[in-house]
Amino acid sequence: MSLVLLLLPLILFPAFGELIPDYNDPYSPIFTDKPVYTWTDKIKMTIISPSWNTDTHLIDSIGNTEDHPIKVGTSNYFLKPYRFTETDVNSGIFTAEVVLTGFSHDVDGDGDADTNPRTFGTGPTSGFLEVDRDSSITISFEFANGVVLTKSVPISWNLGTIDFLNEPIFSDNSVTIRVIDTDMNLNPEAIDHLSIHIISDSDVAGINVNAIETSENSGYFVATVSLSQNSPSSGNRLYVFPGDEISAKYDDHTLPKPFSKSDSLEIKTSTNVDSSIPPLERLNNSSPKFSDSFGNALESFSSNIQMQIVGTIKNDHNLKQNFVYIFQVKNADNYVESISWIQGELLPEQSLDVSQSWIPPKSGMYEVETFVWNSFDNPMALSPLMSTEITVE
Ligand SMILES: [Ca+2]
Ligand SMILES: [Ca+2]
Ligand SMILES: [Ca+2]
Ligand SMILES: [Ca+2]
Repeated sequence: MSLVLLLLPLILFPAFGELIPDYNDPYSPIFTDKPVYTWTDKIKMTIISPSWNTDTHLIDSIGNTEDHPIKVGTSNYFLKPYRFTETDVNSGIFTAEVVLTGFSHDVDGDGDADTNPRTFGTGPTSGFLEVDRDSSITISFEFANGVVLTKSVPISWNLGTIDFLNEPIFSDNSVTIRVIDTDMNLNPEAIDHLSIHIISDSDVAGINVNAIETSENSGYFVATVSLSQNSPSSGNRLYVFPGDEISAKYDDHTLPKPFSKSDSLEIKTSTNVDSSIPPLERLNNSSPKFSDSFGNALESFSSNIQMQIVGTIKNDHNLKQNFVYIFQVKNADNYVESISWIQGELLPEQSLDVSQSWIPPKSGMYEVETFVWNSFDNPMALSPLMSTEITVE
């Protein structure tokens, strides 16, 4: 009797044509399509097992028997037996998919859970499996009696990122904002979305826009916002002015360790809005004129007598423009005798005279230069430099 029991496995064993793995040379024929998964990913699994290609003219299946089951699961939930099917009639390669369904969690802070955790399915596709944030998925296959191969892959949440895709950004154009957070790919078989908040210096309340996943399973979300300096913010339009800083924010409620599951973090990016008018054409700066203290034009200049340097700037555009108007006088040795400036703002189509007094210290040749910048903080010339030579008697 005992002899029969001993012989039976030995007789049956070769019939399957199975290979015993060499444990000194670890053989791991179970593969996953990613090294780490997020909580709502789709897992694509592959098992290379030529010995289970029982019929070279048919698609074989493995894992769906009680004798040699495949189990896909975490420490709390599992699918067993789960069927893998051969990729071709004679490949010996078996594949299956499982969609992770996460756990009950509010991903956007509105108080309602946004996931639908569930565990069911028998393979090779359409299996659903609940997972926790920092768990792992183990795939095990009893490919020969008492010989179980396993593969484990971790699950974790990811820190989202946000960026503007089309810099530089012009005030009469649009801006595309992208959030990458694979944790928000809540359904790997459908387009998901998330909310982005965008503000400008001219509209600090800003607008909320809906960012749409770029494909069913990308975890990349984009929103396009049109910018306008003439119309107030509404819908997907944001009120901005050239020179404004605009900021886009996304609240990530799916944060990796060491954050807790209930933490959220504002992910933010900022950039400046520029004008589409070339910088040197933003203001028109005329050649300086010279006058006495009463405003009468001067034909000649004398040392130690105060004179006025008068510049004219004009804003030809339909945008207000901050400016710093700089006067600089250099002597024949190229030494700066005088420098001064006036800061202000020009309204659309406005023209302005700016003047500065100067007393020539002695006779000689001088060069009077005027130039216009937008600011001292972030200097950029708004018009070409104007230069005039004068002779002081
Ligand atoms: Ca086959
Ligand atoms: Ca929610
Ligand atoms: Ca999706
Ligand atoms: Ca996240």
